[in-house]
Amino acid sequence: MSHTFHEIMTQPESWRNALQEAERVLPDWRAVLGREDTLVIFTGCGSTYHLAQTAASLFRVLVGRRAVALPGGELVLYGEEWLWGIPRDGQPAVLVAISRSGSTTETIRAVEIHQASGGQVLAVTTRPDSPLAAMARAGLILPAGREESVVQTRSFSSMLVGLNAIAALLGGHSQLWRAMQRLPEAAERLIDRYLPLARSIGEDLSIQRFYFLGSGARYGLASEASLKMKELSLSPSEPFPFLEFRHGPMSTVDEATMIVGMISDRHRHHEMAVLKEMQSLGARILSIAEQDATVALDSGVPLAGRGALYLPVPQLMAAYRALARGLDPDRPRHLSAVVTLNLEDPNEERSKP
Ligand code: F1P
Repeated sequence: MSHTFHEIMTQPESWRNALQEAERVLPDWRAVLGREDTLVIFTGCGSTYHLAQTAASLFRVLVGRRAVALPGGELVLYGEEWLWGIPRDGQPAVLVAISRSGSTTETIRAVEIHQASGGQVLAVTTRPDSPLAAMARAGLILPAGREESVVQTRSFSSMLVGLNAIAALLGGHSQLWRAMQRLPEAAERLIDRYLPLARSIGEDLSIQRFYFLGSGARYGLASEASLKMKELSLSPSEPFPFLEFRHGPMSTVDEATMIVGMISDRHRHHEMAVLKEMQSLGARILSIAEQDATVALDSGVPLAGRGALYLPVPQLMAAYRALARGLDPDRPRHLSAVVTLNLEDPNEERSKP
């Protein structure tokens, strides 16, 4: 079995480790996050930027903290354009830097800039031996999520489960924390039950384009699922918040379109309505929800703690589509496991506004 498939199939075990580590490092996070009014900036690149988007949403909802997410490259080159005016009450923000490798140039540079301004950093990575792990005072280190493959699957979901657990614990959501202990076995059941469906969709090459819809904390997950489909199968794929899809993108819907909806609980009606409308235009649809969906998660975990469960079926769809297209999931075209750059500005003087 390829690295990619092996890593997708073994995610549940890495989630057990992530839950344990989240509880162990909680005192460090409390100490670094400090005052309630301190801004928390989440950053990462590509997949880990999408993880930052979801983590920021979870911190806003579960911890009640002001939290934002930015790609590492944007934070380095345009940080003031994105963050100017966001109140920090004179407090330097805390930066949560997320990087599977712990070596991506933009993320490391963002940490250096933040620390130079007196800010504190929390590192989330699978590599204890990485530059990022060495730079941060504390964080969440998950070697069980480590991967050989280029495309992130197990690493992403284990860091997500860890960050989700930390948010639940910091916010005092003890019932949610207890329910999240069911995630690994729910994921094992989910993969067993829906692998054949994911494979049949992945092998259906009459599908020519994909859309992944997700709102709130699930928008980052829809973005990650869309990136998987792009990276692994080289297929056109885009994420949208549910209601945004009607404002233009639906013009492309036809019989060769597949739309995957990451359905919430409380706004299920409005989200399913989008899927049904697109189905009437010819699209094939796949709903993922706790119950009453094409993919029923059947986890018993409240919405705010089950985000990772929306990922395995889209990951498998993308991996099987890669094989069906004669591609090697372990060697995605043009990609490398770590992006390293020279970010020094050659004309430092001239670049000032
Ligand atoms: C991030 C990254 C991903 C990309 C690919 C390679 O690296 O560039 O964004 O999708 O999986 O790795 P990292 O900073 O998380 O190690």
